[in-house]
Amino acid sequence: MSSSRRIKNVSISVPILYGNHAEKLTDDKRTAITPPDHTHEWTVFLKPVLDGVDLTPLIKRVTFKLHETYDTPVRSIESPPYQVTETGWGEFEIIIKIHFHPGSELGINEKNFQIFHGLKLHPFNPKAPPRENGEVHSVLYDELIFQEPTEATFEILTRKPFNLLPETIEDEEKKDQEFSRGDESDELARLDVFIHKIKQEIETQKNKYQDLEQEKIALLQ
Ligand code: SLL
Repeated sequence: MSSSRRIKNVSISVPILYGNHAEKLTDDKRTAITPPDHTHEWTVFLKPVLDGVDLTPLIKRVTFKLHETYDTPVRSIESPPYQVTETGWGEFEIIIKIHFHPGSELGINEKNFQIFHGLKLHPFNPKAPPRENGEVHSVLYDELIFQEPTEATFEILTRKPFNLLPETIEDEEKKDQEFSRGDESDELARLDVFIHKIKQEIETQKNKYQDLEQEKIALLQ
């Protein structure tokens, strides 16, 4: 079986978080090269929601496209953590793009994954209590949906059980999702019956073979 073959009717979702943290640039954080008009230090990032999820076999690099006021605005990060830390004075839109290794793209027609993140330096949620240092966190949730993944991608994404449905669904609202589990146990019961039949058949054939062997020996004598 070729591992670049795509698995029909299967999609795998990988929850991710992206966004930025920022805080006011205090004097002790300034260095000799910090431009005096810079007021904040910030970090823009993208990561899987769950710790321990390793996407490096799938992701070649993540690029963060900053405002043109920055030197080399396109920052390319080849390995985790996928993040860029900078200082600055203004808010702007950052384009975060995931470039996949060949064969591990999200789908036949979806090569890369791109999101726009509005960098936040100033408190934007009036309900959030103001933080020390003018700290701001703007973090959003999204999902990478791998459609009809290749067998190789499927194998990587299911190495750990994090992408599988939970064994039992506790949430009453989601109880309707358990029907597929019922089907699954019926299926297993059916398989047990066939496994038993096959074992019996093997036993029968083994006995026949032994009888034939005996016959052969008798004829050769
Ligand atoms: C604004 N439209 O006027 C935005 C532009 C640009 C942000 C924000 C410093 C870059 C540098 C910086 O913070 N640029 O000095 O390297 O608000």
